[in-house]
Amino acid sequence: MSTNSPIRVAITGAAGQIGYSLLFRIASGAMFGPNQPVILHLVEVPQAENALKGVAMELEDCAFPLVQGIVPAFSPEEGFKGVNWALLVGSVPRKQGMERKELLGINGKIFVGQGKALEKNAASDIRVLVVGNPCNTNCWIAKENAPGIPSNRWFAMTKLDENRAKSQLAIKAGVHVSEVTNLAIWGNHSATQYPDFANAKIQGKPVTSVITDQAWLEGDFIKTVQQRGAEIIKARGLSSAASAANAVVDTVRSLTTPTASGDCTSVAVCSDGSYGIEKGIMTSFPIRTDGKNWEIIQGVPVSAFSRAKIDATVAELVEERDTVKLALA
Ligand code: NAX
Repeated sequence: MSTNSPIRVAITGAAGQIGYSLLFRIASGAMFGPNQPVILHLVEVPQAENALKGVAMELEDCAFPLVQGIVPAFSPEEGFKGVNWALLVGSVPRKQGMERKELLGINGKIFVGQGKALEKNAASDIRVLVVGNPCNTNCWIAKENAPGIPSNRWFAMTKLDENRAKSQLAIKAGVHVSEVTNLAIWGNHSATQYPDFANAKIQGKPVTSVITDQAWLEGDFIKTVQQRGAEIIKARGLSSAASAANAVVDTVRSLTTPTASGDCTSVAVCSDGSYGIEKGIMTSFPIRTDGKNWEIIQGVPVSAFSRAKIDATVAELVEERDTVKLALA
């Protein structure tokens, strides 16, 4: 058994689809490495008690050497006690006939409570990754309700979008996906996001010199990435889960291990005003880290085309924030 002290990881929505793929990856060491024990805090709503019991039984049945405890919890206060990482996956999905504003209001209340509970109960080194949609705005709400937690500890997930974009470029260019680098997602995890092909590279060369079909890059490529979630629902009858869980693992790894030299990773962070994006908005940027501290990469060229795309997705985020402010007032 490893002698490292265990990391406590809370996963909300632990009995949901993404939870079912995610927990076993964390437990196997994919997120924090093969020598890092974990204690899993499985946070759910009381109605999911039975389902959660089943998931906890399956975790036990895996006999994972790295799992040093399983803590089922039915309130955020209980669930976030002493946690070092909180993966906020659970949220209420949009139902037929529900307006976006209504959804923002319902989830808004959940994330108000979770923000407060994190501030009161989590470990002093807490880091938070929000996955439950609308993830950027949910993250903003939780952050606003936990002023004692520094703003650089809050993240919302756009890694799935980055991975999707890299795969589309690799398929088009006929290369392996690992040969696509420097692909940043800007803005919101929504249909307005901007996968920045203009600064991405294939085998170290600008994408635009390898894929010369500019109309495809500016048109079908962006649309495919933006609409990928909807396409998966059409094909599978369910929203993406395993690929989302994989992206959660990738996100935490990309924040806890150094970024490859010259490369970047995508995650939504609290804007510091970089690239003229309003301060405080949870926006996806090109990010790099030494594994401890992260920074928004400065000086990335932004063409007029990119500027318009970034402005549109940031405008949506500002609108979501303003809607939520009204809904929660
Ligand atoms: P499921 O509906 O399968 O699971 C959600 C789970 O959350 C349920 O078990 C529910 O009981 C639980 N839950 C609801 N409110 C809760 C609360 N207040 N506290 C604790 N648990 C709570 O959804 P799933 O497919 O797992 O998706 C989860 C979320 O991820 C959704 O909001 C979804 O839209 C979002 N996604 C985000 C992605 C991203 O890239 N950021 C991609 C995948 C996914 O669509």
